[in-house]
Amino acid sequence: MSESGARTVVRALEDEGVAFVFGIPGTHNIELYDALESSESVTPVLVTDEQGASFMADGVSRSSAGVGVVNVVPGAGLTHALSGIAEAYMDGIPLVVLACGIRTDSGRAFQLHDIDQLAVIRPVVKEAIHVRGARELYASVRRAFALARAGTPGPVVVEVPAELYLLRHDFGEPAFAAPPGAPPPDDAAIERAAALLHGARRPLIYAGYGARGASEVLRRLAERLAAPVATTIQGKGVFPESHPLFLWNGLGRMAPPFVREVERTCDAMLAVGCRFGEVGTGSWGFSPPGPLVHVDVNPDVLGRNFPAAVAVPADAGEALAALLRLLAVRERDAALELVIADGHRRTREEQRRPGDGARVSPAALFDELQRVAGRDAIFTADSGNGTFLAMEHLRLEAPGRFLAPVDFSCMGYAVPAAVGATLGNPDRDVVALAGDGALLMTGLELLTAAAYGAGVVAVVLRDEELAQIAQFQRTAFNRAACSHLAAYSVEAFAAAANCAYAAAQTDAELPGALARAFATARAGRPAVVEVAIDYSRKSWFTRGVVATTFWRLPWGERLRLLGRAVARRVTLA
Ligand SMILES: Cc1ncc(C[n+]2csc(CCOP(=O)(O)OP(=O)(O)O)c2C)c(N)n1
Ligand SMILES: [Mg+2]
Repeated sequence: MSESGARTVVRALEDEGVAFVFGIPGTHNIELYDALESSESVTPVLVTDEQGASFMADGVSRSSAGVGVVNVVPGAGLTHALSGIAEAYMDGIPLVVLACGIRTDSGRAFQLHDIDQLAVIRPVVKEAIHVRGARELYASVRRAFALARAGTPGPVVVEVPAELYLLRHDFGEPAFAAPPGAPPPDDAAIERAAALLHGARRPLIYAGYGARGASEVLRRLAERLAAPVATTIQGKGVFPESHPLFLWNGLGRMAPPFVREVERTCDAMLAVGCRFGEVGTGSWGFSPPGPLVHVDVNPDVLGRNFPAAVAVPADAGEALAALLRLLAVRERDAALELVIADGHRRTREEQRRPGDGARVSPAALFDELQRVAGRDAIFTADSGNGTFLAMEHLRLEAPGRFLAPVDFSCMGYAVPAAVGATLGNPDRDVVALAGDGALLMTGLELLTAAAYGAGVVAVVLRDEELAQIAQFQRTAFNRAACSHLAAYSVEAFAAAANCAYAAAQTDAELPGALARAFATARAGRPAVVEVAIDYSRKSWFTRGVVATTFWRLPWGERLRLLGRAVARRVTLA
């Protein structure tokens, strides 16, 4: 049987159950796009910029069991897509990048788009596969999916020289053998971990995104140990946030005081599916409150930032299930649950302290969003102040509902990720929380949403500046350099992208604006809601990072910075 390489690649995508591929065609891969057009199950989505393609593919991966696929031309397409690929790499999100290569059969130099693109992309992918001949095509694409999912997930690139798409070849039977999965956890390590946790007065559980497939066993283990649970930012939702043992998406200085009170009563930590990265820890604003049991599928992260008394290289679900079998039931700790409940109540009261009322308060925005959007809604966040406020205000019951660019922290994520999440979950509400700076980067993908009937609600957090940075600048320098945005009209932007538009200047205007936006979006037309957000009260996260960074400085530097801040307050007042 003979067929074009393009058809072979489409067959591999179909066999993987891929529903969408995101990208922009070029001369090198028009054969592939044409073959995709004939597929009954795979839809090629045309984006406005390949950066949007990689964020959309990421949104598909994070919000569903699937693996998002990027499909780009050599060189220029790949470099545009790099930001989203790097974000997926640092956040552990599976992607398959179909990177077309230049022709290898022309014998010519200086071809169109010709750079050493695999050298450019190698640092941000788990593996770069160059397909040497048509006979390797099918298995290479299938292997890319398997590698993207294995261990800590991440992006895998497959470079397909253009002539392989074009030319026909003898196909034969598709051969593909899946690589073996992770080995089961080591019994001895699990026994040592169980003994350590058993001997602790009160263990603290810290769960990351690596535990997203283990929510149920995590909940049972926390109840078994009567242990309070914090998650990382990316792990938001892996532990149900209405649970009486839920603390916060963070610990230490980045968390409210009650969380630190609870931490002080703990004498061991079970960390699972996390690696203590800078953003998730608020710039390392805490340390484990005693010996650390560290479980992660990637042995390289164990003990990297904090020494592990017991390191368990294993899948989170399997390790937690093994621990559960060994650990005795502890009595429910009513006193602890009271401290936690009271702490959340006081924190909510503080969040709801009225501002001057001239702008929309974050508490009103997130309460109303959760009320209108329903329990299984998906929120995408961006790199910016709004992400941390969203994290601190939203209460989510399951993983895969808070999609945020954390470790690479790339602005421009929220809108395209929401487009991907909406296409992958057409029956769920999807809300993009985009800063007005981030919107300028990738907001045009709302046009893609409109074209494909993806009913995203894009909430634009409008403050006319790059607030997350401006807040740090004002604290340190009493002035903000280069962080005020040029004036632009969000309404005109929405109109240009064929989206509905609503605005809220105050809390009172919110319910009406959101109701209109959700009604439009549920009918398949994206809607932009411009919210004049009140950022006057800093998030716990921002306050925590400022304090942590300051206190880590040597004494002399602290004095110098304080002196400058005071002098600036006098001279610039
Ligand atoms: C691609 C990229 N450029 C710059 C930054 C640095 N940065 C982090 S947050 C931020 C401000 C974001 O501004 P905006 O989107 O308006 O959100 P706000 O903080 O105002 O809510 C900037 C510039 C980044 N994270 N990513
Ligand atoms: Mg802003």
